[in-house]
Amino acid sequence: MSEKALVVIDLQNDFCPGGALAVEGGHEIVPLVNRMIADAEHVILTQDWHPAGHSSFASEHSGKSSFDSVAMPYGEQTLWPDHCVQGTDGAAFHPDLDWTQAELVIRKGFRPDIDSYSAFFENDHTTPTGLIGYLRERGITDLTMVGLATDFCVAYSAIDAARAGFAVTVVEAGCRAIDLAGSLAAMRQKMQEAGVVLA
Ligand code: VGL
Ligand code: ZN
Repeated sequence: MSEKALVVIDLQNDFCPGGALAVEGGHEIVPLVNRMIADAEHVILTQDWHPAGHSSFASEHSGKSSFDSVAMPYGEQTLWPDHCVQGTDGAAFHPDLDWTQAELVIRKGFRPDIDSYSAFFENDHTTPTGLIGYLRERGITDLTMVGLATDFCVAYSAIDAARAGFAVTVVEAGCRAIDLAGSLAAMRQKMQEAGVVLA
């Protein structure tokens, strides 16, 4: 028996035009995502949710700019503009997103010293968010993913889910990318290598 869930990644104001880490065309996916939500059996949302002064913010690293990268104890980390600070408007879901049907909102990136692109593991690839356990306990086996950004949080989530044994499809029309230095092509390839279906 397969049980399906739609996972909507980080469809938040700060990732849409006008936001602190705007993804080009980020808002354009909202109507499609809303139709997919209406048709879904189970809906799960993720929300990037950083404390002020988070270690992934370039503003915390003197001499560094946004989109530079630094060595963290857990590996290379891209630095970002301050974004999705807990409780701010930027961290809220896009106002047109139909989120009422969601059964779970999973927040990530709340530990000050580590970033979390994936909905499943923080960027050390070891610290779990608890989502694998939640899905398994509920008997959910198949995941469809959409959201922002294709080449960061969507891709990391899709790859971790596939490695954990879920059947994963990413609907690219329901995603938009940041595309830093070829990151979109690189992450599309990594998703395919992990067995993620790109639709
Ligand atoms: C994301 C960079 C930093 C994302 C989140 O949702 O793709 N990207 N935080
Ligand atoms: Zn973030």
